Amino acid sequence: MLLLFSGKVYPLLCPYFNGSHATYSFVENSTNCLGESCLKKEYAISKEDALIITDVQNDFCPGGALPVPEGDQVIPILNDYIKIFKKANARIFATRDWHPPNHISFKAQGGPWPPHCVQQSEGAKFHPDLKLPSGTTIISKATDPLREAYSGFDGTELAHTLKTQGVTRVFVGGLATDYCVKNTVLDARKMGFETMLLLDAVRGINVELGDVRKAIAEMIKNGAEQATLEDFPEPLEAPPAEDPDTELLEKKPLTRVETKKKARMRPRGRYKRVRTERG
Ligand code: VGL
Ligand code: ZN
Repeated sequence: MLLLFSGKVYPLLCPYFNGSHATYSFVENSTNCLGESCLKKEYAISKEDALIITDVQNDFCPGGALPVPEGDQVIPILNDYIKIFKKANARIFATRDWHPPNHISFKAQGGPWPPHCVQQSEGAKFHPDLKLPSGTTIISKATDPLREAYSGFDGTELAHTLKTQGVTRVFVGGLATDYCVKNTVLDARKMGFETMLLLDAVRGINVELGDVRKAIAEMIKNGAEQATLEDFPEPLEAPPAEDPDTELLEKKPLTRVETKKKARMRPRGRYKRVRTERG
């Protein structure tokens, strides 16, 4: 009998890359690749991590007062990150632009922007599809009529709250890459947080073509790292118990590390199929 395991992930804690919370896995694919491209980075989320969701508000989404192109496309991705952080009991923060009606950034006050995210308005609400769990800490910013504040750290309790909660690493996504995300990431770096830019969960305005590219380059230059959902553990590819393939897989005893890892990971998304063939 011939068993073919396709796309199966064998996670292992790699002693050579154990400087931070990141663990690495060898991803074995159907061509039995053992080369460098198969070394997959995985972030194990703990209570020392926090997710910072930046300004996912109606006004920054299509149809809003200051729409970020494709701004709503970050929402399902952020909902996946929320699940990951919630499962790990890690803190979740949501910043919001929260302007008084006479804010200095508005055109009527000589600023660059149309009125947006005015306190208490519909446009200032978080997008209804964003599934912020109970326990999310809301950070309101840019509330002083005389000061612009793009960063979630600017004039807020964010740094203090993170530090008192023992957070050392932050993962930042949301809107807009070239304004509030950029300034939040740069401040996080200045304040000594290990900082991950969630590349698949950000979109930018690009007032000038290239603004987003430059913003990302500046964040990286200042020590931010990029991550996407692919860099987080997938569930171990054991199919559901009622699937006959399970029996075949379970016969091979799991190593101690595999058992631990499996216990930590709950399924998200669909199970990867494990193909079996008889020969
Ligand atoms: C933002 C422009 C004006 C942002 C806020 O959230 O990125 N951009 N106000
Ligand atoms: Zn604003």
